[in-house]
Amino acid sequence: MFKKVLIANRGEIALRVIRACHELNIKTVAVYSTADEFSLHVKFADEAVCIGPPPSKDSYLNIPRIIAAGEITGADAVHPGYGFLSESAQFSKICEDNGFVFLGPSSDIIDSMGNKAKAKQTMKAAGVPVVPGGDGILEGPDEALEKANEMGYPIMLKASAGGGGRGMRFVTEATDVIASYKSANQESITAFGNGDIYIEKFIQNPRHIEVQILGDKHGNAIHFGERECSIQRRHQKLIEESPSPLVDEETRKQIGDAAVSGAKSVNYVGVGTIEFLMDSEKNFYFMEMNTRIQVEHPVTEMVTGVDLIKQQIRMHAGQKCPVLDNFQLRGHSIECRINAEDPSNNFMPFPGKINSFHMPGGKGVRVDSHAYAGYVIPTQYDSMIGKIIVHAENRERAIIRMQRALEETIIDGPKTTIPYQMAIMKDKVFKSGDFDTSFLETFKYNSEEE
Ligand code: MV4
Repeated sequence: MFKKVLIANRGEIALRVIRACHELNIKTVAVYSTADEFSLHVKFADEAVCIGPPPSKDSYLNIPRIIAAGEITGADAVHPGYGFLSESAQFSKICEDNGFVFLGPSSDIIDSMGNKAKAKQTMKAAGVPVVPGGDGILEGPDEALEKANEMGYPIMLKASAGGGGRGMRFVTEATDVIASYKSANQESITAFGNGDIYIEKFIQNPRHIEVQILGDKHGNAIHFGERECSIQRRHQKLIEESPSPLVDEETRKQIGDAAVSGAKSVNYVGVGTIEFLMDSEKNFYFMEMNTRIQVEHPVTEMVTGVDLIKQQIRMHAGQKCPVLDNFQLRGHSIECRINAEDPSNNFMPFPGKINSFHMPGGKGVRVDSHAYAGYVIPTQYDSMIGKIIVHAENRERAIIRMQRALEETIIDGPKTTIPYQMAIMKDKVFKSGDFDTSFLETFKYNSEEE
C-alpha cells in the first residue's frame, strides 16, 4: 500500500481523499494556491505545499510545480480528484515517468476515452449499445449532410474532443447541416485544438443515467449500479440520486453488464463512470466515459456501503475487485450540490465570506464540504462549497429527509442554491420520479415562496 499520497486538487474532493487516505493509514500532502491558504484541505493534510498564485494555470494545472511538491515531500502516489488535471493523459504519464503512481487510469486509457468518437467505436465493439449515428469522425460538411439525410432528422453534431455539452449542435433540417458543422468545427478547434466532429441521431427527452464501475489490474471489473443525473442546468448537475426511479432490476442488470463489458474491453483500472442516455422506453445508449471519480459518487456509496475512494486507491495498489454476491442497492440516496450562486439572478456566482455556517446532521445525513464559518469563497474556482447527501429506506423518505436537511442548513453570507433545491424537493413532477433532462428548462422557481 502507498505511504504518502499527494492530492492534486482543492476543496471538498481534496478533503474527501484525505479522509479516505487517513482511514487507510496513508499520509497526505495537500497542494494549494495562495487563494486557498485557509482551506480545510490544507489544514487536514499531514503536509501542505503552496504551489503558486490563484489562477489555475499557475497552480492546480501547473504540472511541474505539482511534481516538485511530490518530490520534496517524498509522496509515492498522486490523486487527481475531479476537474483540473484528473483527465489529462499527459499528467498521468508525467506522474508515472517521475516515479509516482497516478491514482487514475493510464494515459492510453484516458486518451482513448477522451476521444469521444473513438470511445463510442470501442464500446460498440465491446457490445455496448451506442447512440445510433455515423461510425467515427466525419470527413467534412458534405459527409455530415449525406449521413444526416440517410438517418433522418433531428440529429446532433458533437465535438470528438468535447464532452459535457461543449461543441455540440442540434440540427433539425438539411438546410442547417453545413453551417452547423462548420461552426461546431470552428468552436472545437478554438476550444480544444481539435476540430473532429461526429454525428448522432437525436434522442428525444432522454434521461442521463450513469453507471459506476471499478476495475482492477487483474482483468476484473464490477459495477455499483446507476445514478440518475437528469436534474441539470446548462450541463451542470444540481441534484443526483441512486437508484434511478426509472431503472428496474432487469434494466439495472442490463445497463450494469453493458458498463462492465465496456470497462473490461479497455482493461480499465480504478473508478470510472459510463454515461448513458435513456429514452422513455428504457433503451439505453452509451454516450461518454469519465475516467475519474465524480462529484456525485457519494450517492453510490450510500446505497452500496462501499467507500469508492478507498476502493480506487486499493485497485491502483494492485488489489483485486471485491466480489459482489447478490448485488443490490439498499434504500435510496439523494445529493444536492450546494453552490454559492444566486438562483434568483441566473445563478450568478456569489464568492465572498461565509459569516455563519451550520450544516445539517442526524440520521441518514452526510455533508462533504471544505467550508466553515469565516471561510472566504475564492473568486477563481468553481462555486460549489459542498454537498448534502441523504439516505433513507425509499425515495419518498429520502426526499422528506433532504427537505429536513436543507431546512436545517444555515449559510449566512453568500446566496446559495439551497432554496432552489428545496423548491425542487417539493415539486410534484420531481416527486413523481417521472422527469428527464428537460426538467429544469420548464421548472418554475419563485424565490418569494421560500
Ligand atoms: C444528446 C442528446 C440527445 N441525443 N445526444 C448533453 C451533454 C452531452 N454529454 C450530451 N448531451 C446530450 N446529448 C443525442 N444523440 C441530449 C443531450 C442533452 C443532455 C444530456 C444529458 C444531460 C442533460 C442534457 C441536456 C440537454 C441535452
